[in-house]
Order: sequence, then structure tokens, then C-alpha cells
Amino acid sequence: MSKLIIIGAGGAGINILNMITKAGISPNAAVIEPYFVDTSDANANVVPKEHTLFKMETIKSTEDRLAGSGGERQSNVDTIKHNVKVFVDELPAKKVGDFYVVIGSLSGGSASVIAPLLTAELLKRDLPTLVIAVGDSKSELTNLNSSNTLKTYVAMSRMVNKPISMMYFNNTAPDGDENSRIETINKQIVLNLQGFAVMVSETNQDMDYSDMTSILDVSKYKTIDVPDNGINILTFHSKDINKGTENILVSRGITTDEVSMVNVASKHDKTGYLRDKELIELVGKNLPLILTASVGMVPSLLKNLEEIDKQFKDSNKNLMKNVHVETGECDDEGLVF
Ligand SMILES: Nc1nc2c(ncn2[C@@H]2O[C@H](COP(=O)(O)OP(=O)(O)OP(=O)(O)O)[C@@H](O)[C@H]2O)c(=O)[nH]1
Ligand SMILES: [Mg+2]
Repeated sequence: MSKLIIIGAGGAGINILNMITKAGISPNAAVIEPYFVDTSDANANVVPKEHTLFKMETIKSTEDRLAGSGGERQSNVDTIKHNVKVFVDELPAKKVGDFYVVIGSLSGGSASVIAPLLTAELLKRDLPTLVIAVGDSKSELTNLNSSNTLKTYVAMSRMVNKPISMMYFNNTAPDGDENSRIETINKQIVLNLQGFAVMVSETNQDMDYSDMTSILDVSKYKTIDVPDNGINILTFHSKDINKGTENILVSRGITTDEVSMVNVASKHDKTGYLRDKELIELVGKNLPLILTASVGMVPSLLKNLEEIDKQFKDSNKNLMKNVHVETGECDDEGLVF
């Protein structure tokens, strides 16, 4: 049976991975093996008791507490680079049949560095990897971090010369309530991974390891020209579209129009069938499960983040005028009397 090795990095990654381990995965789907990593102790309480937090040591805030990156992506780069290699080396023996998932926010300071480095390291070792990336546009910093982390993934993909498969989410709805939006996204991610675990379980008819590694590395399909942005965005749908096809799983490779995000060409389509009776019973109501890899979406995601960045900068420009304060004389240590 295939395993899903899921690595939750940073605050958001740890939180979401904890939700996945609690929700569980359907029996007879791929078994989950969770790993939690961070530069901070702040989220250690969310790590389930039976698991440990892999600590990427940074400056300690006190004797025994790790300080995190506080949203600054550059603050722990060298430590993280070193630790990511150590972490991957320490993962248990890799075997054919296993799949890797890396979960992290794009917008904080730690996972936004850990997760891309980790993904590149796994891909370099030819391990089939899916990235769950959570963007955020609530502040200029989180939005800019999201944009730069997405660009990091593009650069990483070019360096390892492989497409990166990503499920992309953004916490910030135009007028939405932030907390309910995060909750919705977390639930969506849990459902997507439960579906993914069914698809990669190797218990399905006509959908085997090669089919699933190809949807993660669409360059394996002769019909799909992977654009040089290197990222394919995976989306999951479970649709009640055809009552007659009760136990169908479909994976699709698609080219997407970069600007309008309209799907312009279905390049590959692979249909598999659920064979396992328990799985049919458990997930049958959500079938068919359709996993789509779209290879042209990243430029429009980036354009969107860059437009938001411009809005933040424009609205702050005027506010920053007239903020200078005259203190008058002060003594050597800055005291004003
Ligand atoms: N969807 C989702 N987003 C979350 C969750 N927890 C935090 N976030 C978002 O993640 C972003 C912050 O990133 P974190 O993951 O906390 O950052 P980090 O990687 O730990 O990095 P530092 O804390 O800066 O060292 C914020 O924009 C939050 O809105 C969660 O459970 N779900
Ligand atoms: Mg953190």
C-alpha cells in the first residue's frame, strides 16, 4: 500500500497537517505519515502527542524557546538551508509507491523558505511531490511574501528542471470574514488530501503509480509542453455529474490560458475506477473524483498579487507624508526635557 508522507511546515502547515491527522484518511486509501517542522516553538502545542516537531534551530528567544522568523523571509535562510538537507536525509527509507506532500503558507517567514527548499530537495531525489501552498493578501508584507514565494517555486522548478505540482489557496477573500475563510480553506485542503490519498492508494483499477506520478510531473506526457514557469496547479473536483459512473477517478492534464485562466485544451485524460468496496462506500457519494493539472495559471496568480501590492503601496504613499516629528534637543541618551 502506498504511503502519503506529509510534511507540515510553519504555523499554517502544522495546523493544517494536525487537522488532516485528526480527520484521518479513508481506510484502504494511502496511509499518512505526518512530519512537523518549524523554526519556532510557538506551534509545538498543535503537534499531536505521538509526533515530534523537527526544530530548525534559529536564534533562541530564551534558553529553550525557538524564535521563528516573524514574517521576515530572509532572517533564517542559512539555518533553514542546512536543516532542510538534514531533515530529508533523516526521512525513513524512500520506496517506490510513496508520495510526498509539503504544506506551508507562502506568506509567513519560515514555511515560505522551508517548503520550497524541501520541495526542490525531494524532487532532486526523484520523489513524487505535491505542494499545498496558502497565499495571503491581508497586508502588504503577507502579499509580497506570497508573491516572492511563488516566484521562488518557479525558480526552484527551473533549477531542478522539473515541474512543481501545487494546490494553491489564498486566505484573503475580497470582502470575506478572514477567520471563516481560513476555516473553509483548511477544510478544503483536508478534503483534497483525502481525495488524493484515494487516488494514489494503488488499490484502483486502471490508475497506478505511473499514472499518478505523471499527473504530478506533467512533462512525462508527450502532449503537454510545460511552460517555463514550471508550476502546474492541481485542482480537485468531486462532482455528481454522471450518476451512471459511480466509481470513477479521472486525472486530467490541461493547458490554461494565462490571462483569462480559461481552460483552452485538455491534453491528457486518464480514467480509473475504484475497486475497493469499502472505499466505494466511503467516498462513493463524492464521485467522480477529478484531479486536474493546469500548466498555465501561475502568471495570472502572480499578476493578481502584484496588483494588490501596487494598491497597498499607492494607499500608503500619502499616509507616509507628514509623519516626521520634531523632538527638539535631547541629551546623550535620548531623553527629551
Ligand atoms: N489557511 C490557513 N492559513 C493560516 C493558518 N495559520 C496561519 N495561517 C496564515 O499563515 C500566514 C502566516 O504564516 P505562518 O505559517 O504562521 O508563518 P511561518 O511559516 O510559521 O513563519 P514565521 O511565523 O514568520 O516564522 C498568515 O497569513 C495566516 O493567515 C491556518 O491554519 N490555515
Ligand atoms: Mg511561525
